[in-house]
Amino acid sequence: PQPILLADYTAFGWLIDQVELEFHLAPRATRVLSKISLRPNPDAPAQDFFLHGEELRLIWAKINGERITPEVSKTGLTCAVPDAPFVWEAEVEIDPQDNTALEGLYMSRGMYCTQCEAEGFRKITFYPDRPDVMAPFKVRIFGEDPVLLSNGNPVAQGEWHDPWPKPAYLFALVAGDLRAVSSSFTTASGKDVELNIWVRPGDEDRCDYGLDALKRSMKWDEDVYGREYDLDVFNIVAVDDFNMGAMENKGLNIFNSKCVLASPETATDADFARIEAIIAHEYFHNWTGNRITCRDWFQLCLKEGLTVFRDQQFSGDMRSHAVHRIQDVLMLRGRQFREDNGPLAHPVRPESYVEINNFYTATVYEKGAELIGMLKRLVGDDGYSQALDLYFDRHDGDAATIEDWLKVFEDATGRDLSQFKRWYSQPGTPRLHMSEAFEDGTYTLSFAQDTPPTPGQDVKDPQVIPIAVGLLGANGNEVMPTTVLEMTEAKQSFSFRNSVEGWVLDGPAAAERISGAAPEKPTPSVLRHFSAPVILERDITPETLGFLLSHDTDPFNKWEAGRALAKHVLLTMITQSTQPDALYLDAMAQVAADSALDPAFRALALGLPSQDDIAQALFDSGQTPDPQVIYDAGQSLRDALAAHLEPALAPIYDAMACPGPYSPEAGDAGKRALRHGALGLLSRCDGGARAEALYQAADNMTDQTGALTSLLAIAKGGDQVQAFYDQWHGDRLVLDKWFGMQVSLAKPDQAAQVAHSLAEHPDFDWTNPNRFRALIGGLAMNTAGFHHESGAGYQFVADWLIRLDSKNPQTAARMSTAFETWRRFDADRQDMMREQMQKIAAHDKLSRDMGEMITRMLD
Ligand code: HT7
Ligand code: ZN
Repeated sequence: PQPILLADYTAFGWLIDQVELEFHLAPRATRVLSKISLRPNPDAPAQDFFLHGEELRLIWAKINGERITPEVSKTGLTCAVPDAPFVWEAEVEIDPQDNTALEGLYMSRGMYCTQCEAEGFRKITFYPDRPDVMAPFKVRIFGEDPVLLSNGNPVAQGEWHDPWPKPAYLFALVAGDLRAVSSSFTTASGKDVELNIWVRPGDEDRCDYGLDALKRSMKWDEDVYGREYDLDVFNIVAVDDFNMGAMENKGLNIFNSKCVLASPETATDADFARIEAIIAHEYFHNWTGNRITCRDWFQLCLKEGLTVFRDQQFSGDMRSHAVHRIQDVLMLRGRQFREDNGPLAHPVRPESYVEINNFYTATVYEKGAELIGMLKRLVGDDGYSQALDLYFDRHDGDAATIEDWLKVFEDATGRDLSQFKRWYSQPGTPRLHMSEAFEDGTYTLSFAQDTPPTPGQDVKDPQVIPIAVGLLGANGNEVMPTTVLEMTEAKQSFSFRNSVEGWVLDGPAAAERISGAAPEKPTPSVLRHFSAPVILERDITPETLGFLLSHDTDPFNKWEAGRALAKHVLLTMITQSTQPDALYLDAMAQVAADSALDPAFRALALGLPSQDDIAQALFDSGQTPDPQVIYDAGQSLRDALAAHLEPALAPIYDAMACPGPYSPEAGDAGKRALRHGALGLLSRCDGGARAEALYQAADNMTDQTGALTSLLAIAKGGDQVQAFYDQWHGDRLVLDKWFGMQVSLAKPDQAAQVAHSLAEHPDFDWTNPNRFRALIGGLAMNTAGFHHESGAGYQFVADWLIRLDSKNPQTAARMSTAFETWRRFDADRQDMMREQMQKIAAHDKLSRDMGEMITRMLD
């Protein structure tokens, strides 16, 4: 298939004043009538009239009331149209029951629902299905279900008017036997908004947290961004079969049940936190995505990067900024760095695609969010607020571009952002090499930036890198607070001197130098708060890392020092077959026992780098990672940590118990995180006795899965696995956990076998994306199991991807990224993975989605 190019953008030749849709629902034969008022777009080049349409049976079409016979192809239709305003009408028939791709109108366990982003609306009716065509919609739904929902405000049963012009990708319809859990919100200007979460009967007791998160999101967007909600009602629907997390359709958000339904008994702390973030994310899209949308899909980061940044700010405000920043960076490194350093690397704003669904990536979302964070750091908080106000004023109702976005920052702050724009077009993770010098009382930090070649782009120009730096004195006190250095050159040095105000960045404005005794060399804390999405390379001793772990005032860098130390220890164990370093073990004992630190922070500090992280680090240093060796080193280090920390662990485990009823709020969740971290280590000493007791006593899902995880990690827990199934086999969301835990925690040599037998289980409904991800994704996440030398993991995943690809290409293609790191490994593993990818590419129903992914990975 021909790629679509950013450079080829042209505006649609017509503007749409109104869309009227009528749905006559039937599972195998839904009729959709459309009436669209169009007029020539004076700003568009001359073109043939083309409407997208796929898998539609055209019954009839009319222009200005006259029957016509358009030319229909697999992708759409063309016909002659008047050179004046006209009305297009059509009736089509579609088959929601047969729609297993879950794009367009489909059925999920008897319920009708839609997913139109990115290009699903063309499977509902003929339409210019592109985000720059915005129009108000009126919808009438006829069907037997008691609940008939669409976008906008309700007008009558099954009738909805959405006054806000929107692109077709934000259209939604839901029909089913649903129950609402309701509340209301009064906006800052006094407007009452009805809030509903619609669920299947029986799920009503899992909506309270989502509703509360929604109200907090609405308030936060008013307080922090000055954005109010703009309809009379905000509906959320929980759907069991869904390709992603959730969708921000105007006034009718549709959620994967997993991302909205929660009760203490069925959802973990992590689930609650994720639900809060996703509810916020989809709600925030109302302004950043819906009121201001994207001109074309190349601009996806315009709405996604910004909305992720906003949901990260929100979660930080609701919980802990430090803990959230660490978690966001863990995610960025785990998913985006992996992508940016492999065959699927692409710019935050891609320049070509074959299938746009393949570009809803960590790069567009997470790196996109990092770019907003860097912009904010560069222009300051006030500059950021002014730029955002200008963005909303200037572009409300627009389908905008990254150029528009950067221009509001330039106009609001007077800065030239032309160099910053490279972040949007240059893929790859910059390496930031740092060295230090200390001479005549002047301390100098020198940096060199270098971004490795990425597919199709060998040479990179220097980018603007905000480097947040603080300096610590020998006694551990901070002698220079965080200062943002702006690196713009390939190589650049920054000098600091000791002044009457302490250490300051040298320059004309710097305070006067202190005369007298020469100062001591300070210790730098660099890239505080992870101020740029780069890999920092520097020579640093374990002792200095230990010093930073003890003294750094920046919580991110404090954690980062511990993480770097752990990485150093693991790499040394792997490459030099050494025993775990005592310095690291002592440092961890101190952190674990430091009750002045937030328990959630301590839990994160005790965690080890992922096996994937270590594999990438080995590969970067020119070595071939062996997944089994990495796994074994992790196990030894955990054993050593458990033995070294044992005296402290039981008191921590006891002290972190949360008395009283379960609460998902951050304080208790942090205590449980530390408690379960301690339990994981303790189980290595007590053979799982405490974990068994916790499992027995657990009255919430966090404790239940925490205990079971600790047992599975030491290859125990058979009885608990059975008990878990007996208790939860009727609950789809909880049963996903049961599948996922067993396979992701299986020993490397057993993982594929465990996955095989679970795939035979009667509850393995592979057509449900959540269940498929739990099992097949669970194996892919079990790094050493997936990469086991037998190749059984590769084969299992490939076989299932082939099977899924013919039913649900979007989810299958996303999961093919299990193979994206294939070039890191030894020749045997590379051969086996290549063979499996070639097998996928050769299957007889290969989708465009999967075809593009495999081509990019193999190229
Ligand atoms: N904007 C949405 C992205 C999306 C999606 C969601 C569900 C199913 C298929 C989808 N394709 C694209 C979700 C978001 O970023 O908020
Ligand atoms: Zn989004």
